[in-house]
Amino acid sequence: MKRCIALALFLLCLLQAPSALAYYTVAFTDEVNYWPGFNNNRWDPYLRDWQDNLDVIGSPNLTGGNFVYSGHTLTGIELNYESTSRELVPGDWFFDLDQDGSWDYVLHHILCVGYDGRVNWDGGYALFSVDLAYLGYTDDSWMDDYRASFWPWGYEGRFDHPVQALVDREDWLESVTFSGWEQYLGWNETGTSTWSDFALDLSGYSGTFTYAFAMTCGNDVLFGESTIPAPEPSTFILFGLGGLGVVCYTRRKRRSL
Ligand SMILES: [Ca+2]
Ligand SMILES: [Ca+2]
Ligand SMILES: [Ca+2]
Repeated sequence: MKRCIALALFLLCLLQAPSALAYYTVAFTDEVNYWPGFNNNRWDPYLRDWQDNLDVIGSPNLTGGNFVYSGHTLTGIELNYESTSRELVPGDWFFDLDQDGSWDYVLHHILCVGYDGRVNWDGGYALFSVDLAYLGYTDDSWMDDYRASFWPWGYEGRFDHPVQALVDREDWLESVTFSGWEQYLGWNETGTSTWSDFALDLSGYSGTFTYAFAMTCGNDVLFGESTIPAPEPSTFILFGLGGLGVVCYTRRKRRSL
């Protein structure tokens, strides 16, 4: 009887195990106007409001999206937005996995993005390891580590906001697939861009991690916390019970010999 129970539990474990590596998503939203510490106290003469009061200065409006997981590994990001054009360029994704106030990884736009807005869209993104504090303006050295917001001639964005990390070439980890960013999206039109085919293993972390993203014009930025997925309890409890059952049965069998 005990042998049957142990075997049944073990089979249940095997059936449950693949679900732990299943593809699933965790949603995020846009809750901030600027990163903590980067309020610029600037009056916007066109919108007749302080930039710090505005989620967007123009377009696009980032609205949220999903972190895409395979098991415990972050493998992709889906970003949703309204109205944009290819003159407006996405910047970097930042991740602070242990939430110690320093970014640990960035998905860095390795394009040559000129100050005139000319972009080589074939360059793509890559994952880099970094160790960058996000201190805000209180530390004048922030521009040693970050590229500040910029935009094509004739436009205006959010002033003095970090939008990219100044990465070191030797910290390159892997290339990342990027797709999306339509040539043009009018008002009230929506789009989705995706970053995929990278692997950020979160198995050594728990609780939440901090993420941030910015357009290179700083027009709209993201900053928030997201839950780190826990291993499915049923899988591991069953695995433990199944393993225990097999061990007990083996010991009992040995003693009876
Ligand atoms: Ca927004
Ligand atoms: Ca960190
Ligand atoms: Ca925002």
